[in-house]
Amino acid sequence: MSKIFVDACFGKETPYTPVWMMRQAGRYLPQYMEVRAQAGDFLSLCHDPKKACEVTLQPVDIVGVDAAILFSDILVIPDEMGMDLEFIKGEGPKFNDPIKSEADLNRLLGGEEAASRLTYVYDTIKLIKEQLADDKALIGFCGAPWTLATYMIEGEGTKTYNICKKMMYSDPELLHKILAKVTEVVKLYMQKQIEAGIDVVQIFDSWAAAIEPSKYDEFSWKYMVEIADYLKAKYPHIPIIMFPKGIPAFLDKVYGNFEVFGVDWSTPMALAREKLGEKYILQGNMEPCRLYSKEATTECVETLQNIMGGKRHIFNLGHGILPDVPVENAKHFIAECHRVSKK
Ligand code: 1CP
Repeated sequence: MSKIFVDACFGKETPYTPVWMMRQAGRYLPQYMEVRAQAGDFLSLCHDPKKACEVTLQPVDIVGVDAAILFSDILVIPDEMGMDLEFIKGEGPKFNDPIKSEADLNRLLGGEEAASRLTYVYDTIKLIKEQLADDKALIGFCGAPWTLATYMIEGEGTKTYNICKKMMYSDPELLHKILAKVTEVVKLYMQKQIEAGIDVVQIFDSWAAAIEPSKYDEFSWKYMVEIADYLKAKYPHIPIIMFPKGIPAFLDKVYGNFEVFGVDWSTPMALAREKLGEKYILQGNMEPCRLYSKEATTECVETLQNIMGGKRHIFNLGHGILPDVPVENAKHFIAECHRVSKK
């Protein structure tokens, strides 16, 4: 059976414009909180294919999205390269042994050695595929090498990125070595996700905006394109979504062999359409906080529909859904996307 979501990624006619939400499998759902409580900590949930499968499928059943996104985290990569990842309650991810030198980098596992340790992710994908309806797509994902490197170098989330930017300007060779090693692992990781059954790839560059526009290609985009080229050569039928968050100044320079460009909420959709709409399908881009109001949600969905004309578009939020959004409002968003775009 053809999947509306995959057809839309390739620009084919679909009966309506498909929709999913970033962070749709998460803390705004009471059913997620229940499974999360049984699992204990967040990483244990990622390591348990049965439970990870269950929370992946929840938003498909509860809010009616057209695609499921694998439940995992971008940081399982550095964890399996040998860094010691912890999720500290109320604080977020932490690595106690950030990379400070080439010797630190050389201690980490690379390529196949690291990618083959992520069996719990591939097992989760296989379980999901057994249970997901044939007309729904499963999105697999990874972090862009730059976004992963920010955590590996800083040791945690950061507001200033001063440690990795110090490396960018004072020891760019070391930063490139880190990015290249992560890129090799990510290529094989995504290849294994595809072999396990995902229908779509999304690459998240959540911290793209930390890089000045003139350096963005050198330190991030070209590595994302390298991953896309590697996957496209082997799996042309698997669409790739690139989501670099917050880089309107780079829109003119976007290039690469992929199908969908994810537009974040700070970039006007009309601008993205003008710059990229002929080359790529555009995904996005409602401000996630509009979900607090049904009226504000409807207004935005209608505006997006007017701008895109129901063509070459996938509805989504312009970043992740927040934990205190009422489930009813999330359902309203999905229903409105389907209503306004129905042919
Ligand atoms: O206790 C919990 O439930 C922890 C919250 C949480 C969740 C639900 C984290 C911790 N990760 C996730 C799952 C997750 N992460 C998914 C799958 C679920 C879905 O999308 O429905 C995905 C795709 C991610 C990806 C991810 N993790 C990104 C990229 C996307 C984005 O939102 O920008 C990033 C940057 C992370 C790192 C991360 N994971 C979790 C936290 C608290 C953070 C740090 C964010 C920060 O530094 O601000």
